[in-house]
Amino acid sequence: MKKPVIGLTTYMATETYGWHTPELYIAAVVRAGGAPVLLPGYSHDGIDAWLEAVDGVVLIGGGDINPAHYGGDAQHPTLYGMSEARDATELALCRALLQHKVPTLAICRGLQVINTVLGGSLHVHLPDVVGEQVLHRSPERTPIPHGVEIDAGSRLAGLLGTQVTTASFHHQAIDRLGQGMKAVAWAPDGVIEAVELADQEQLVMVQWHPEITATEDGTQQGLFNWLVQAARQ
Ligand SMILES: [Mn+2]
Repeated sequence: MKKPVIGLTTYMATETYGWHTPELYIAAVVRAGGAPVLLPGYSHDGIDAWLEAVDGVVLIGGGDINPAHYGGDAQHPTLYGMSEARDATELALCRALLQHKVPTLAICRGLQVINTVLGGSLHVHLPDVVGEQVLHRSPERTPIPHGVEIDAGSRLAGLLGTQVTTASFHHQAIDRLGQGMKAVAWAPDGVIEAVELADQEQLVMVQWHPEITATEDGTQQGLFNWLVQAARQ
């Protein structure tokens, strides 16, 4: 049986090394039985052709979306890693994924791009809003664990249960929910950690980083397994 082709978004490492995807995401897709291909954030000209070529998509994390796309403070001093090309590519890609209902796992920035496409907004820097009782990234800007409580009535709870430990690595999160978005998981400080759309059952969106712990944590690997299974159908 042919392996499902899973497209993964990318970010610019350096001009020399170009568009890449960290190995943790790729390894999790391979363990799940998918065949990974990378989708450069260079241009949104070929989205239709991409959708013909892939059976599913992982929207990976990375730098911040330019807050101009959701009416936020585009001068905030903590903004980092912004890319006009990547924003344009991923905003167009996400519109197409929603329209064609392509099986998709949206991680961290991926969730944020979909929320932006649907007219939602982000907290530009979480500590400004919720303080630092719960850390969502370490002071050294590395991942840090925190618990997440998942709504028992959600599709996500069907995949993960209602309590999970997550690898958190973000300084932004959803403020205003996009059209039709429902919050289904929260950190102990109330930050939204996952959302769902009622009419998009093939779409899972989490604010944390399942790829970081998926090697040891079968629950988090389960999200990638779910994606490849959905992509098979
Ligand atoms: Mn978090």
